[in-house]
Amino acid sequence: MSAPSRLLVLLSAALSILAILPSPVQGVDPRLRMRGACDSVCRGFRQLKTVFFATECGEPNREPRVVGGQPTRQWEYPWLASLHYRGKLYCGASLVNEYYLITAAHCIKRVTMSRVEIVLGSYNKSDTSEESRAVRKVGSWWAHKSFSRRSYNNDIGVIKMDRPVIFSRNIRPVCLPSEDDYVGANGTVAGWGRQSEDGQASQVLRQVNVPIISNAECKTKNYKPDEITENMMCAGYDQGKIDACQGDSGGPLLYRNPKKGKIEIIGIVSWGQGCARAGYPGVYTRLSKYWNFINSHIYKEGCFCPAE
Ligand code: 4AZ
Repeated sequence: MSAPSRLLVLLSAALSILAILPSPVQGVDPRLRMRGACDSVCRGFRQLKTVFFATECGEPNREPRVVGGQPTRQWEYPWLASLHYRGKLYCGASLVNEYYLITAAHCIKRVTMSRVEIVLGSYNKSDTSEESRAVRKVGSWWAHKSFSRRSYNNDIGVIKMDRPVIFSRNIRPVCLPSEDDYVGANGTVAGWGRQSEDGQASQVLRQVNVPIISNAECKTKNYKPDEITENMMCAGYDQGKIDACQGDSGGPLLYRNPKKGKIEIIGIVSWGQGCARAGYPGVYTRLSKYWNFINSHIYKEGCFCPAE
């Protein structure tokens, strides 16, 4: 066989292997149990990684900006998805592999699943002609069983799309957390939510940077101490001014891990007293508390391969 045709045979063999394997997500914490079936997927994936680009998690399309309250670069965070009910954007979500998204339980609970559309690869929510867009319906979803509508404790849910997405420049997964505590670090929240407490929702994806504070400190703010549970995490400035707001719920609190050079989802926009008020930081679901939940729901399909 000539060298070029041998190459062709090799390439088509590689493609057919890829077609039958679920595509894995790289770079997540090894605490995520690896099922037997995923061993071979991850091995195959490592071999094929040189051929196919952009399947690693947490790679932005551009370094985040440092100042708060700005539109993101277009498609800067390719894992950002939005949930639409009867055509209206009502929550955010984050892509973690080709089938699954993480969002807030309160974005799922008491919502009619069949009426929801998931939009991926979008920047301007009104521009339905965006070429990078992919729209999916919900295949199934699960809100955390212990989610409390009263306290917003355990405000996490996962969504399985009706069909997987194909990763591309503008649609790629985020990494899961690699640490338990991020106190003192800066997080980034991104969403299409309101630009002030009584203001208008944004047309384009926006982001703000907020400092992550300890739960002990958060309990000294204007919240009642027992309102802030260990499953929550607070972020914001003393003077307020910069925060997530209505419509950002379900979207991610992101952290750029300098050791890995990858972006992780460490929180989910959950609640707060108003938006950007002094003494009322934004409250996020603490993702590192939910390894079991993520394992039991997301691990059924798709693989999380450990970083090399
Ligand atoms: C909301 O209603 C909401 N300031 C989300 C986040 C915050 C407040 C409200 C945090 O979806």
